[in-house]
Amino acid sequence: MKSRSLLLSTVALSLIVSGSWLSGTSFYTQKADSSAATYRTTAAIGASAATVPSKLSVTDFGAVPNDGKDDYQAFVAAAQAAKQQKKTLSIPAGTFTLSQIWTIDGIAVEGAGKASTVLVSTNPQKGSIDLKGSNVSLRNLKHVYEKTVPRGDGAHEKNSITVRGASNFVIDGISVSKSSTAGIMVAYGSNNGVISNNTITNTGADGIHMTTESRNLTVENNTVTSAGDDAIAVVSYQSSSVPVRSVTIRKNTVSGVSKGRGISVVGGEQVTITGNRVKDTAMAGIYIGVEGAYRTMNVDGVQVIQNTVDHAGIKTPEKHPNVLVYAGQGSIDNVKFSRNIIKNAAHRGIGVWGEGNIRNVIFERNTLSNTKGAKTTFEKGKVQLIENVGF
Ligand SMILES: [Ca+2]
Repeated sequence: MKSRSLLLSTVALSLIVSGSWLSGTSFYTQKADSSAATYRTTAAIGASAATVPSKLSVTDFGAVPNDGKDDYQAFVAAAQAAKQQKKTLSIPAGTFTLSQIWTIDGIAVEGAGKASTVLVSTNPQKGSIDLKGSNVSLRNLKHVYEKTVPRGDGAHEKNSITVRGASNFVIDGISVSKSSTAGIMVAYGSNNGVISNNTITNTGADGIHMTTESRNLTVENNTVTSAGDDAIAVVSYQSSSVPVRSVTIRKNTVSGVSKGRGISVVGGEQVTITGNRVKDTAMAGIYIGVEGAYRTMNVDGVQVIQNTVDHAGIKTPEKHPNVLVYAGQGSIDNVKFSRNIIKNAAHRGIGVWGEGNIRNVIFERNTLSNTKGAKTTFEKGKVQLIENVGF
């Protein structure tokens, strides 16, 4: 815990010393309203990209597509030059090879499309693309691992993409195929970020994972299939000083038998989950929890609106319901489910239970169609039921 805090402080200090936080024009515009901050962020990045006179290409620095030879050094040199010259870095169509973790710091990187620009990481232990700094973006390419190793210690170095304390960041139009740990990991106080229009499949751990004090994030229009654990997760550990907060998860599609939960909040505040479609997950399709074994923080303020949860909780012997609110310890408060369609549960419909404290949970105008097991199991908390159908 101490070493993590120290590391974070060191990173923060070095960013301030290097001036990259000070130079971020939209850094100071963030407000408590997460959605407003996010939109401003996107607009700011779009505006700065439009005023950049020209672009650099990785091929200007010696990268050669489709030759099977390592392009790592060329990519490093290209990213440094793009930052110095304040230009967008483009990666043309073709397959490029990366033998190490490639870090992009405060620059915009764009491929020619997620079907045509492919970055192949050859080191299964060190293949992450890391995002740092302010106004950093990664768009329109595919990242794959040549081979993966077991999830094991869950090291970030073997994620597909890792956001390390970045602010005003965008990850858009990326295809992630195979990673030993997470697909996209957002950590170390990353803030004001948008993760949109990505396709993520066959990860070793979560598809998209947001943790360690990250805030003001929007995750939208992504497709996550066959995740090795949760498809999309907000997770706050007690070792953090504050929970992950102000996150909007909307219009994503989760399918293809993810091994964990579909969309989860395991410690977190002010999370909105809306307009998502979740299908065929091993554990609950939507899961709001506080977990003792993982020492996670409390949950306060989650809105779950107009999602469809279809045939979740497949795995036995757990037999999760389609939707589960679970406090293993700590407390869960101010959770509202409204206008969701919850159907075809593998084993049971909706559950609210656990040994911890569960306070206010509201179900309003949801539709439950369930033929297997209990429709609802409300064992804890002040559960308010308003105009639901099929409960
Ligand atoms: Ca090459």
